[in-house]
Amino acid sequence: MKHIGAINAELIEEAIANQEFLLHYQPQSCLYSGKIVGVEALSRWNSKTQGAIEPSIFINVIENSGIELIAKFHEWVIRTAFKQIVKWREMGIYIPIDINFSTRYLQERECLTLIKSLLQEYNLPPSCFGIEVTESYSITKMPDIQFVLQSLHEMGVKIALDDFCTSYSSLDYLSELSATKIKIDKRFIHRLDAESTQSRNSTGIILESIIDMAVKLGLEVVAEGVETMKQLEQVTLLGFDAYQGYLFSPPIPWYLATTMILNEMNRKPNNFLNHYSSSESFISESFLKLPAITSDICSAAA
Ligand code: G
Ligand code: MN
Repeated sequence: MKHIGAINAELIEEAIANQEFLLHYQPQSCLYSGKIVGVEALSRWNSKTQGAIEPSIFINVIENSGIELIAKFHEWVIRTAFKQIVKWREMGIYIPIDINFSTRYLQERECLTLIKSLLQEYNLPPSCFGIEVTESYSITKMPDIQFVLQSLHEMGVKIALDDFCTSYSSLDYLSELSATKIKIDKRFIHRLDAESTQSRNSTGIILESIIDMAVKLGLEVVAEGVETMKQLEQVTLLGFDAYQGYLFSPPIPWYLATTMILNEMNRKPNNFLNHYSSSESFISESFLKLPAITSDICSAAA
């Protein structure tokens, strides 16, 4: 992915209006059933003038541009994910989409109003999606985001703590943040490559105790960034509930995610063109320009 001209708030606003952003979906696979149990929505920007722009770059600009743009971008992400959920429901697919939220946005009560009104507009139940909040930022902003998180939780929205194990990693914060799911950070998962079958190394021991506590607390534990068979073997042995990562699938455009899900349901992916809106190009440019997956590191969405 390249980065030529200056990326600023104005350019991003224009890009939202010009439909240059799109969501890709990364499936999560259940380690008991082998089935896809959820997808994480990740935003991508295919700029008309600059090509594909790395998410970490535009997310950073959005985060530092003030609440107006943060809110506008979140609205675009939620709306796009909700439209996808509607499309999938029409096809008999009931897989929740997890959306990354910025802690800054969760400090705004308007965030709740928007979610409620969009659920109503698309006639969707709150359980159709989940939100992911980054562990480190959410803990420093805890008092400010607690109200929104608790209200979302009471509505039935699932809350996940993302990038777990990179900072405080205290399970005590989970209840304060109304989280019911933890996603163990990829950097931690990658260390499992060095794990030996005879004895656990420190990463294995830490994960073992986190999972033990998580199970007792009734939390779901997801492994992020699983890239090798060795990591998959270890997360299975450690008792993770689900995993996501390049080994299973990179983040992919909606129609590829749909094909994967339908295939798993033993249904032919032959009839979903009706669900396709004419404003979208089928083989989207972003697909043609999908980055080599290895260059797509740490580029979290908002
Ligand atoms: O912080 P968060 O978990 O939301 O980050 C998601 C980012 O991680 C996305 O940009 C996604 O493309 C990337 N990603 C997804 N799977 C893998 C993987 O297996 N390995 C690595 N290195 N990155 C991944
Ligand atoms: Mn995430």
